[in-house]
Order: sequence, then structure tokens, then C-alpha cells
Amino acid sequence: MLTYYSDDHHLHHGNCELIDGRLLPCFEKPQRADHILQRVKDRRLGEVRGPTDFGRGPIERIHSAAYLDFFQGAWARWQAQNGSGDLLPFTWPARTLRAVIPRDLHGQLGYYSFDGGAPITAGTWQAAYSAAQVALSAQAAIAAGAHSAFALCRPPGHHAASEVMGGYCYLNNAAIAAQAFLDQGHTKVAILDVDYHHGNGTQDIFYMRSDVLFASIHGDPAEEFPFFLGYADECGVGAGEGCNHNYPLPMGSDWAAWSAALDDACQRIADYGAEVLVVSLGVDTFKDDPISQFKLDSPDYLRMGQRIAALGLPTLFVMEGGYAVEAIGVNAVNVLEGFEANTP
Ligand code: SP5
Ligand code: ZN
Repeated sequence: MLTYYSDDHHLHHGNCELIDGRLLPCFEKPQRADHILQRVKDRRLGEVRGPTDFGRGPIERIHSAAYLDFFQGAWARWQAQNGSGDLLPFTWPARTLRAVIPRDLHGQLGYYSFDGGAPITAGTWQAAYSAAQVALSAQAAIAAGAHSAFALCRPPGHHAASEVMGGYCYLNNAAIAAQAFLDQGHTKVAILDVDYHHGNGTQDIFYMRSDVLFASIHGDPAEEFPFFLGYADECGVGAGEGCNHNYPLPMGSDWAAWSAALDDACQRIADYGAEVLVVSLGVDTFKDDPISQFKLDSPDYLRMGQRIAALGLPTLFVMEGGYAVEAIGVNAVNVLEGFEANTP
């Protein structure tokens, strides 16, 4: 399997995040992608290629120009104010407030975010931009005939909506790639989100549309981040009704419970008649993940890849979460190796 990767992810290294009342070093850190790349090489998964630059055009198919302009220019504005430290939001237009766009940098940052988990640093725009190009490059490889490809994206993307960053995410790499398939002539794309957290950004982007089926298996938002989306009764609206499937699972879920949800999600994807599959590949479902509560073990990721391969679809894997850094390479690449083992 081809892997696409850019060193630019190193340009994004947030300082800290608020967890359980403490400011802790960011869990979403550069060593994550470094470990995955090392495992790709150790296992000789296949060639590793740098991205092609497709420009801002395909990103603007998902994110508004206003949001991208804000994100691209935010760090320079912060520097012009002599800001020190990461740029972090602290006020959001929650219920009772108005969703106006203030003039102030932090006011705008609150408008364009939903939590304090997406710090903007000097290199965040470039890292996120390159991650989107990595996803687009892997998408292009599949469009050119490859059966599968791995986009080793960092920072991740599935919590980012059209005009909202959060949950370590800025640009929705999986959504950008899915839209590229549609823009190149496909009519039905499925996105399977196996990250431990609900892919609220991806769901929101495609919620009213029938050309993308979204299925997500995740910690029950009644008790887990992102809390405010990802419930089982969210099925899509309008043309998108029936094209959104959430599988919220209780804390402590193991492979038996998780794989039952995967079987159902795969059946939905087959019934939908998807022509191509995008997998939002988070491995924070791992038993030793420091911020998550599922119980998958490393061999389970081989099974996950095998089950996904049984769909027989051209498949683009887009890296999302996973914070047990020592195991992240084994777990992520196990999915890819399981997929290849079950591909004729
Ligand atoms: C891409 C991705 O996986 N983003 C995840 C963002 C999660 N941010 C909130 C983390 C809250 C962790 N709470 C852990 C409690 C441990 N005692
Ligand atoms: Zn996650």
C-alpha cells in the first residue's frame, strides 16, 4: 500500500491542553506521526511519497474562504499583538450569546472554534495545509487506479467542520478527500469513522447530503467528548436522511462489542452502494490509550482491516487520533496490513 506523508507536521506542536483541571502537554504531538512512519518503513508496507500541492481550491470545497483566511492569518495577527505562547480560544458563542463575528482576534477565534483543544502555533496552518494535501494526494492515487492508499495526516481532521476547529483538528482531511472523489465524477462515497471519538465535523459537513454516507463508531457522547453530537438518533436530514449512522458504545467496550458495530456499519455501506470508501482511521480505541476508554488490543486492528477489506471497495485510509504513542505505529499499520491480507 502506498503511504503519503509530509514532514511539515513537525511545524505543529501545541504546548498544552486542559484535562481534568490540569494543563498537560498536548497529547496530539509530532511523535505520533513519527512512530507511524517508522512502523510503515519497518514493515515494508510500501513506498512513502510526499504530497502534491493541489492548492487551496479542493480545501475550499469543504471549508469557507472566511474560515481559511482567518486560520491562515491568525498567527501573524497574534504576533503583531506581541502575543506569546500558543493562540488559544477562551470564549465561545454558546447558548444565550450571539453568533456575531467580533473584530478582536480572540473573539474571532472563539467564533471559529468549539473547544480549547486546537491551539494555533507558528506552524499550525502549514502543517494542517500539508496534511490536507497528503489526503488529496492519496485520494489522487486511488483515482488513478490504486485499490488503497494511506494518508498519514497530522494534525487530524474529523472534529473540524466547515467553519469550526476543535478537538485537535483544523482542516477535515477525510471530508476534503471525499469531496475530491465526488468532484472527479464519483456519485456515492462512504466515510467510515473508527476513531474513538465521534467525527462531529464530518457528520455536520455531510448531514444534509445523500452523496456521502457517514458511519461512526465511538464512545457514547452522553459520557465522552465531543458530548454534543454523535447520538444514535442522528440519521441525517432532508436529502441526507438515512445517510448518517452513529454507533455510540459504552465505556469499556471491547472487540466483541466494537466489531458488532463494525459489521452493521459495513452492511450499511454495502447497502448504500458506495463506490469508494474513506476510513477515518483513529486508533485511540486501544486499551492503553491515555484519554480513551475502549479495550481494543493490537491484534484486533488486523481484524478491523480484514473486515473493511471484505467490502471490496477502493479504500483511502486517513489518519485521525491515537495517543498511546508507543503502540500507535503497530496499531495503525495493523489495520493496513489486515486490509492487504484480505485483498485479492
Ligand atoms: C482527533 C481526536 O482524537 N481528538 C480527540 C480530542 C479529545 N479532546 C478531549 C479530551 C478529553 C480527555 N478526557 C480524558 C479524561 C482522562 N481522565
Ligand atoms: Zn479520537
